[in-house]
Order: sequence, then structure tokens, then C-alpha cells
Amino acid sequence: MSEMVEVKVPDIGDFDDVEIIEILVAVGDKVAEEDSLITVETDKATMEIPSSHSGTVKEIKVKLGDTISQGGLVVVLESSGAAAVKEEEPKPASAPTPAAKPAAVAEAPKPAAESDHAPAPVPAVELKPSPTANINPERFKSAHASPALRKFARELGVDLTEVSGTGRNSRILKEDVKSYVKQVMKTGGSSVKGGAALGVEPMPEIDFSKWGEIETQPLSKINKLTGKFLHRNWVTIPHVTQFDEADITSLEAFRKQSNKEYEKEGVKFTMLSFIMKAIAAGLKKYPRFNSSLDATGENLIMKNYFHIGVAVDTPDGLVVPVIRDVDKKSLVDISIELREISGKARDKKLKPSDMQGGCMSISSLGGIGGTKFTPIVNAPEVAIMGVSKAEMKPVWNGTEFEPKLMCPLSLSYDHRVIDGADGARFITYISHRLADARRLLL
Ligand code: CAO
Repeated sequence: MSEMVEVKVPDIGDFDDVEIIEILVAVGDKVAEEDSLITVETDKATMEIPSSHSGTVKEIKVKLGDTISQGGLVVVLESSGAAAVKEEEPKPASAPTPAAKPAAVAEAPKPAAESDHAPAPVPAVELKPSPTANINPERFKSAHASPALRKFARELGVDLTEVSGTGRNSRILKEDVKSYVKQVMKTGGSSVKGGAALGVEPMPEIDFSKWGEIETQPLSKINKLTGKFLHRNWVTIPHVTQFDEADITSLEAFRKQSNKEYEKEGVKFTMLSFIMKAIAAGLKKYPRFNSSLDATGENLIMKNYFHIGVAVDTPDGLVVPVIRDVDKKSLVDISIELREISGKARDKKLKPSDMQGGCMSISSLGGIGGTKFTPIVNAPEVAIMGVSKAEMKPVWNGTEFEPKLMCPLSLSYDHRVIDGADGARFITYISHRLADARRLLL
């Protein structure tokens, strides 16, 4: 005979009113005794509340964001046994895991025996050898994820340190692990860390202090995130970089003249605004540059909007805010927006939505120096334009050398989507447009 069982929060130590950050079951799910039902988060740790009983979830009595304390009702289960609703003695919660702080600074939970707030915690799941080589167990343990999620990841052989979390405080969710696995399957495992799937030796751990004094500096959150995306894009996209030099002599004269005219209005044009306008026109003329591969990798999504990302160098690392509808905006509007958005980036005021939806990106190092570089495509975009510092050069006009201000351009593109000939056409088109400032107004 079936029986209704109320499952409540067990003794979780000194924590009261802890926030529910994950509900791990749905109505109709079958759960076994000890299966995790919800995850709660204190300011120092997360812990999972296990089921005291096996059965089918009939009602969930909490919702995300609720706070709960010991004795709080979590779910009602239909189990086998007596007919009446029965109050189960709650089982202790699982050992807390570091969470609310970034992995690098998270306080490790006390071992069960020392813990002053979890009387008899369920021991953490033992780390079994994983199908994925080179997982560093210490780093795996420090990933911002619940014990159940770690177990799930271990079963799949996923190195959680390679997965970007989309939950609160970048917490890794089940969906993130699933998307990671899908991505690895699609790319033939090429995004697996350490080069294991590429058939190359993993990087050894090196003690640099053997050769002199050292200092360890943790990477910023932006560095870590950008690093993961750049690594993925570098190993999964077959890159080609095409170089050219645009004659911007007349454009530079026009820019300087315009800057004088607009000085009183506080508008300053940099070369970048002109390049953005030229690229928007290039995307219209060569629509394949304004596409993305869909999730299957078998279709192109063609876009009828022209949003351009601009790599901005900030003290915490590289970010790429997006300026929308560049084709419809005037050079004045683009210049103003560029200044505002790069200021926002440096003041850490960008919202995630400010960095989404770009069609193609520009990485301009023209204000700094260097002759050429090979930018990495900012997937799901299929091309990126690198801009280096313009210099006066002697250029042969057929009868004599003329001094010209030449701006180096480096177009990297995804060779799965763009052929070399189109790459050359695109960059030539941009160069021609920049060579004649009037064309930018067309
Ligand atoms: N050639 C010569 N001079 C250039 C130039 C070029 N291609 N591009 C810019 N300049 C000049 C500007 O005209 C300006 O000089 P004036 O003050 O005399 O007019 C000066 O360099 C500084 O420009 P800026 O860098 O402040 O402005 P910008 O609009 O060119 O660039 C931004 C804005 C946000 C892109 C830039 O500040 C930046 O962060 N660049 C770094 C991007 C980066 O890190 N990319 C690498 C990514 S890894 O792939």
C-alpha cells in the first residue's frame, strides 16, 4: 500500500533561513533514499538536502529563492507503507561544498569529524577514476557545483574546471554539463582539456620556484572566462588570417578635420568608428561574413542585422561590448557610443546583454602599436578584423613613390564558413572603402 511521506530539512547545524538555490527534483520523479532534493546556500557553502525516503515526488513545497531552516517541509513523497501522511525523521544534509565564493578563495569545508554545524554529514562521494584523463582532483573539487552535479560530471568523465557555469555566482548547473558534453561530441573531443583528445602530452605541473623567487597571482574572473572561450575558439575553429594595408591618408585628413568641427560638441572620431562603418557595409555585401553555424554545424544562420563587437582592453582583462545597428547609425552616433561603451567596460558596468548578439568583432591595437597580429574569431561569429597602427610609407603609384598613411588590417575567419577567395574579397572591399572616405557615406 502506498503512503505519503513529508520530507523535511534535517539538522543542518547553525544555519537558519538558508536560501534554496536549486530544486533537483520535479513532481513525478522517482527518488531513492539519500537522493538530493534541493540545494541550499549559506554565505560560505552550499549543501544538498537528501531525501529521507524513497518514492515518487507528489508535491514540492518550496520554490527557488525561498529560505528554509531545520524542520522545513521540502517535498511530499508517495512511498510504500501505511496509508496516512507520515512525518519522516529527517536525515542529515550532505557535507557542504565551497560555493558562494570563487574557487580560488573559497573556504574549504571542514571534514565531517571537525564540522561544527553538520552533526553527521553524509561523506562526500569518493573520487573515482574518471574516463577523462588529466582531471586535477583538487581543482575538480574546487569547481562551483553541488555534490550531485560533481557525481554526474564524474560519471560522464567531464572535468568541471572546463565547464562555464550559468547559475548564480557562475555556479555550474546540470544543463551546463550537458551543453559541454554536446560541444565535446560535436568537436570530436577537441575541447577536452590538456590536449588529451588532441593526442598531445598534457602540460606538466612545474615548480618554478626551483629556479628563483616567484609570486603566484590568481587570474581575474574575466581572464579565466575569456581564456576558456579563446581556447575553445582556437582549437575548434580552423582559422585563416588574411592581411592587407588600407591607404587611410585622405580618411585621416577627413577625421582630423571632422574632429576640429565637432570639438565643441565633445565628439571625437577615432579610426575605429570609420572601420566599423566600413565593416557594416562589408557584411551587407558579403552576407556569409554575417552568419553563424547552427548547433548542428550543418546550417548557416544568416543575420539581417549589423551589430559589431569591439574588443576593449580593461585592467581586469579583455571584454567585447557590442554596438548595435552600425549600418543605421551616423559616424557621430557611433563615436559617442564607442566612447560610452568602452568607458562602461573599463568601469565594469557592462551588462551581459551589452556583450551579446555581435555579428563580427574588431580588435584594434592601433592606438598601442605593433605591425600585424592574428586575432582569434569570437564564436559564434565567423570573422574578426584586427587593426594595427597606421604608419606613413612610400607607396609606388606607377611612376613614383608617394607618402601614404597605411593602416594594417588582419582578417581572421572560420574556414569552414568562408573560403580564402571570399576572405581576400572582403578585406579588399574594406581597404577600398577606407581609402576613399566618401565611400563610407554611401
Ligand atoms: N593607427 C594609428 N593610430 C590609431 C589607430 C590606428 N589604427 N587607431 C587608433 N589610433 C589613435 C587614435 O586616433 C588616438 O589618437 P589621437 O588621440 O591622437 O586621435 C589614439 O590612437 C588612441 O586611440 P584609442 O585606442 O583610445 O581609441 P580607439 O577608438 O582607436 O580604440 C578601444 C578604442 C576601446 C578599442 C581601445 O581603447 C582598446 O581598448 N584597444 C585594445 C583592444 C584590445 O585589447 N584588443 C586585443 C584583443 S586580443 O585579440
